[in-house]
Amino acid sequence: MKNNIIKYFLSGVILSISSVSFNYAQPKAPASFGPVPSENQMSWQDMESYAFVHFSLNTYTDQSWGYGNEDINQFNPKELDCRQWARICKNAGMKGIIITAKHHCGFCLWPSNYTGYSVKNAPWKNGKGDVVREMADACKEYGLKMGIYLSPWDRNSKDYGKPEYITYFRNQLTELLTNYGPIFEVWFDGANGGNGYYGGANEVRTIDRTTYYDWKNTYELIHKLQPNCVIWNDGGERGDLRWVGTEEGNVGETNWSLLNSTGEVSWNMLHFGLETGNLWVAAEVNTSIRPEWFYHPNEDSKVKTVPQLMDLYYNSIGRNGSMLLNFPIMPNGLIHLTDEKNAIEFGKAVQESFAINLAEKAQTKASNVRANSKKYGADKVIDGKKDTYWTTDDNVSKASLTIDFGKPTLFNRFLVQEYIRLGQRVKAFTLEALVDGKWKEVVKATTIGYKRILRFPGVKASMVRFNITDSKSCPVISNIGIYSAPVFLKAPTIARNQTGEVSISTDDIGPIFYYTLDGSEPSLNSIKYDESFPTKGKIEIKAIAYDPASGKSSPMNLEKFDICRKDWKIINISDEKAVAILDGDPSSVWHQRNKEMPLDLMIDLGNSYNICGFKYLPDQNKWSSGIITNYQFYVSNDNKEWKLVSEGEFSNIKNNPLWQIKQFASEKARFIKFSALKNTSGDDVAGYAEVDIITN
Ligand code: FUL
Repeated sequence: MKNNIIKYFLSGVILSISSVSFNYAQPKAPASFGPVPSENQMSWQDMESYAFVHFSLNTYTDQSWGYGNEDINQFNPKELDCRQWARICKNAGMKGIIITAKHHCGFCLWPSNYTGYSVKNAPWKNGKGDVVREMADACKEYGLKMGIYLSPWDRNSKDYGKPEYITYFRNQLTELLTNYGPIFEVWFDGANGGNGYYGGANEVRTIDRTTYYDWKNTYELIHKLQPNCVIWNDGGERGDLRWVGTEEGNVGETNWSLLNSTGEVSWNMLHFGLETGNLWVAAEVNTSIRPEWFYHPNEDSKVKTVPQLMDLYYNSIGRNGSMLLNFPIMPNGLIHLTDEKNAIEFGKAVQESFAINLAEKAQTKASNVRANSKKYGADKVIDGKKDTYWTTDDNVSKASLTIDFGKPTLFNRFLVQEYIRLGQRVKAFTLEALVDGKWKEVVKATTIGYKRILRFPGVKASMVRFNITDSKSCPVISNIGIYSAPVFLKAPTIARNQTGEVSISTDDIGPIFYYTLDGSEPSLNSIKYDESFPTKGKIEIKAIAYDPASGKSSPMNLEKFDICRKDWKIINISDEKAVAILDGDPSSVWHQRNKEMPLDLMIDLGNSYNICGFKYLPDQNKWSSGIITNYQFYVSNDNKEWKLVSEGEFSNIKNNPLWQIKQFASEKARFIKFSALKNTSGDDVAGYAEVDIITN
């Protein structure tokens, strides 16, 4: 007994001594600050880059949004190969694929038990096919995760707008979340243009986005069926991830992974997050490798090039967001070769850019280390481990970390990561470099979050200093990388004004341009561009930029221009500024707002042409009104009798304000009338950046 007492006493002493020394060597980690990500959000954030594939009946009808009555007999992708999609995404460094299982037209890529409007009634594989299954198998084979896009808006369903539709929607969701293995993300598009086929009703059905779908119960269903899945939702109930307010491929430079759990979400909140938000809702940057989401043959020369994709990378992953890059699938069921080539080269460019971390072997030193503990030392930012970090004492909101290369070192990228499991904290920081014995500011920025990457012209320095100048609570930094990344020249911009004068330009500094007019590939032996030059009639221009300093060339840009607009006259508008509509400059815009809709724009082309289509570029400033959504297009030979040749909607124009191209059976005419029936803001304004025609 006595022995036992002594034993307990001694072990107590030993325990308390060791716990004293333990405390001394390993002070308490900082407490978390504000909202923190869930485990699901953490695994999603680690993926960084993943793909979208857009494939549906739109692929066969050349539309952006199907109306819901498209003939399913068109769906017959003879060479469909989801393994090709998976291989490309894998080689481009992506970690998953989200498939448009059902887009707004309501057509299902899987044989749903709840509708006939699906692959089971299409000629493809005699109705025995299932694209979602083939994609699930391909993802598994290539080690990719799979996600599901299921459009809440369904222009085919007779029940859309009624309570019954919610049951239908949940039944479909249940099929998708039960039968195809693990799903990493579900994507609920907020789009709803109102009108649709709706089982033959052909009417407008509007719903209250905040209440109609009863998201709360749908989320419960998702959590039950797929506990590890994150939810992207652009309406009503807050999901795990947020849209960033644009489909152009960027999120704000300041980007908080926070929103409030309730209340309206403004565009600013989507784009920049909300510093004071009470819920972790991280940013997902979605964009397409082509201007549009679905495949359109006229975009074959508009595939994003490596420099454009690198911009996307820096403006999404480099700004505390994830990158969701879309591949439109062609009618044959494959990704186009150009998209494949550019995506894979892009993957290589990313690898090459971040292959060697110049900070890895450097000496690190911090102005403050939490309780002077080794566990939280400056070297933790270069140890390559995700779960270690440099942090300071609790009351510190300004701190510096110096990285000593030991010799002058050239670099042009700075990467930094917060340990976000403890919250997003840093509000502002700078980077300085010791150049020729003097500290010089290289770059200044705001938030960090999961990952921030800054680009700047090359600097040669022996030391750099990372200064946190403001932080919500003591900073917690898990990783720093310094790189010397290759620089990629952008393809030049080619513009033609109303008189037919062509100019070639770029925002890169230094390059010269070479171009061709005969369809051949431009090279250094082609025509050298010195100044703008006159052109007549239809032309096709291919141009490259070339940087003599590095000896590097840009990817090629191809622009096709139809007839010259020299003789065109706007006949129903007296305002001289209306010429902005024809000047070939997408940034100059003219608005008419003096009457009620419909608002007409009438043009005398000066001569008769065989007109088989028209093009409309809306105001590129998303804040301005006058973005036309519904139109009619007429032609005439005498400016008296008009023939309606095209009418309809510009489907996704609000989120993606691209050139809208409409084609129709050819008509010989000298006058055109473009009538605006409705705009995105529901008022009486029609705005035009450019209007053009297509002739044959
Ligand atoms: C948008 C949709 O309307 C587009 O068609 C596309 O699916 C894109 C990803 O989201 O809002």
